[in-house]
Amino acid sequence: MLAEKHPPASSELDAFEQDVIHGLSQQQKTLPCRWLYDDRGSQLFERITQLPEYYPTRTETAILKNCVSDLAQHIGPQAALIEYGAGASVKTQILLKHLTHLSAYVPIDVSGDFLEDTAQRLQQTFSHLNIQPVIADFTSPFTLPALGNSRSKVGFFPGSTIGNLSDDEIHSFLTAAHQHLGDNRQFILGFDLHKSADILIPAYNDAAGVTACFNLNLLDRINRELNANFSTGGFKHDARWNENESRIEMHLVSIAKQRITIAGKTIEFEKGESIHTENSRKFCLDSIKTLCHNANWAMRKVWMDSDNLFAVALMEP
Ligand code: AVI
Repeated sequence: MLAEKHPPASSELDAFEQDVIHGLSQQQKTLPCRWLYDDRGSQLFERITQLPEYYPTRTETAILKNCVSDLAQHIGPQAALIEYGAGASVKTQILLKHLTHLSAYVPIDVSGDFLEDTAQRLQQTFSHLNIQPVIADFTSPFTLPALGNSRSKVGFFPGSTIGNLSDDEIHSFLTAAHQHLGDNRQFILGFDLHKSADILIPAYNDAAGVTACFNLNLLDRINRELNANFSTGGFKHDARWNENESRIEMHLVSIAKQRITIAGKTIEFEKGESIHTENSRKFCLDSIKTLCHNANWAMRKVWMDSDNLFAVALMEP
């Protein structure tokens, strides 16, 4: 059960350098959120999911536990479950345990070591399943392994990672999923719902400072990989609620006027100027339905928690 490797078109390091230099040369300095997830970033994100203020993970887990027997009625026999951005696959275990007619599980993730460990652990528990990990960035083109006797494919995209994508990225991703999943396709999508800033801000700026470390780790990564001289003490984490765009924005704010060298180039920061590092969109049912509909997916069923914090939807063509 060796993971299938899909090397990036150009080297990761070149892509990282290009994104950093391009992003930090914009009027509003910005960095794509995918670079938050090096090994340390992935570990910090796992800690975030366990924080008392970060409601999405535990709420989605509870919804999945409650809806899984209902969900099972809608999934045909010998289906393959394809998980986009699998990470530690914690929530997946609820599906693997209760969707008893699954024939295969394909976790897809960029982090190869993490993925291999997870796949091996799951294979021990679910020995009847054909587990085929794929190392790939699911937002770029990749091919799935042949899945022998699977009769249909069910995409799984939990955690509201969809909220970290732009409208265009969501459209491309949901459209590409048609090709991966084939004609007999279904899709289980987890997404975060619009709510009060009083709940959202602490969820993205926790008292223990784990989210701040997660955000600031990006500067450490740039120092390490691109030979830069950021002092992480020179920036502070900020989580902002943008009501117009219905999203939480993470920023790194420069606490002083300063000049940074990255890969031989100089970038100037004014005091108070920020680097925008992530968007985390919060949807209402209509906005997500429209995005899905535009990519030829219809929502068949939606499950939510009693406080309407989070939702899990089953989508079909
Ligand atoms: C991975 N993603 C869904 C998380 C979110 O809530 O948008 C990333 C995150 N950023 C800060 N805290 C969590």
